[in-house]
Amino acid sequence: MRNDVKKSGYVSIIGRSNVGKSTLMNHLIGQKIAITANKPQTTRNRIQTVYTDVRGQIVYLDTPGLHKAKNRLGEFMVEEALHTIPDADVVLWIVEADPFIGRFDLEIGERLKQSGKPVILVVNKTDLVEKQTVKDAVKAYEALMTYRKIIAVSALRSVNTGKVTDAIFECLPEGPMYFDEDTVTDQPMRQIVAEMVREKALRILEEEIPHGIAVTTDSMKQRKNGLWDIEATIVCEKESHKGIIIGKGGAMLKRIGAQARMDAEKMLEDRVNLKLYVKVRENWRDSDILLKNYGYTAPGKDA
Ligand SMILES: Nc1nc2c(ncn2[C@@H]2O[C@H](COP(=O)(O)OP(=O)(O)OP(=O)(O)O)[C@@H](O)[C@H]2O)c(=O)[nH]1
Ligand SMILES: [Mg+2]
Repeated sequence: MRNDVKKSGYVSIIGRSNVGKSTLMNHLIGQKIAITANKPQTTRNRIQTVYTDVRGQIVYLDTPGLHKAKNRLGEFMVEEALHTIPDADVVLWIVEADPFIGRFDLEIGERLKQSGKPVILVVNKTDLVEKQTVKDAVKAYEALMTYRKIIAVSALRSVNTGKVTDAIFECLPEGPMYFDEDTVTDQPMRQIVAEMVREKALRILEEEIPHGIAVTTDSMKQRKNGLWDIEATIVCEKESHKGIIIGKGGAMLKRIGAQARMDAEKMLEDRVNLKLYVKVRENWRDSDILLKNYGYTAPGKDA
């Protein structure tokens, strides 16, 4: 390829919950933008990031995992993911290295087949299984449809992830640079901070509590000496959840805050003073107005 000919395009990252979509995207762009956790339904919004090298530019869309929606938030998330497919130049379909193909993966396969988009199948978490299991998984998925490429990776250990980038560039058309080369994401800083807090809550809290949490950044100001003052609110669904989030003598909230502050300091490259508040909004996950307040607006509708 001549050096002045650049390729570019949109790559939608699709898959069921918890298969490692966000982990993979972070590795592909070399920076942690999307939050990750060992719990389903971690990602709630489409998250756009940009990767640029001499070959051109890849715009990634990390999406919420496809699952059976149990509330309006869940419906929004599934819509948010499926909505990215028509605009994608390439779809990265992420699955786990497991020869048993479940209901959601079968559905995703059907959708992708119908879309007619070029699909790269990424078989992830190969570090957890025997080589033979990876081979069996590849065989099982090969029987479903035709792919532009199948790549077995471990996103967590960065095994073969470079091959994913190569395969994407092979599929992309020649095209313009949509963003300048320093751009990594279009996520506003406030939203990234809110997500950092939500990630810690997801990782630290047990059972269903973290799924009923939303986080908003209420204010974010930098002092002359560089220190950032940030205030954020954790919204939960029940008074009893509020008690657990705050913890004995505020211990739990302190833990969430301390971990989120470290992430925020890394991103902002300065000291951070993070104040967290907790409030209850019953059934917010089924309220259109509150969903909108917390940044979950249906695709195509007003933001
Ligand atoms: N062992 C292993 N774990 C992985 C790998 N990739 C991701 N994980 C773990 O799998 C869990 C889910 O990862 P995420 O990246 O949050 O998954 P996701 O597909 O974005 O999940 P949702 O946003 O909920 O749809 C996390 O605990 C990751 O650390 C991998 O290659 N190997
Ligand atoms: Mg995710």
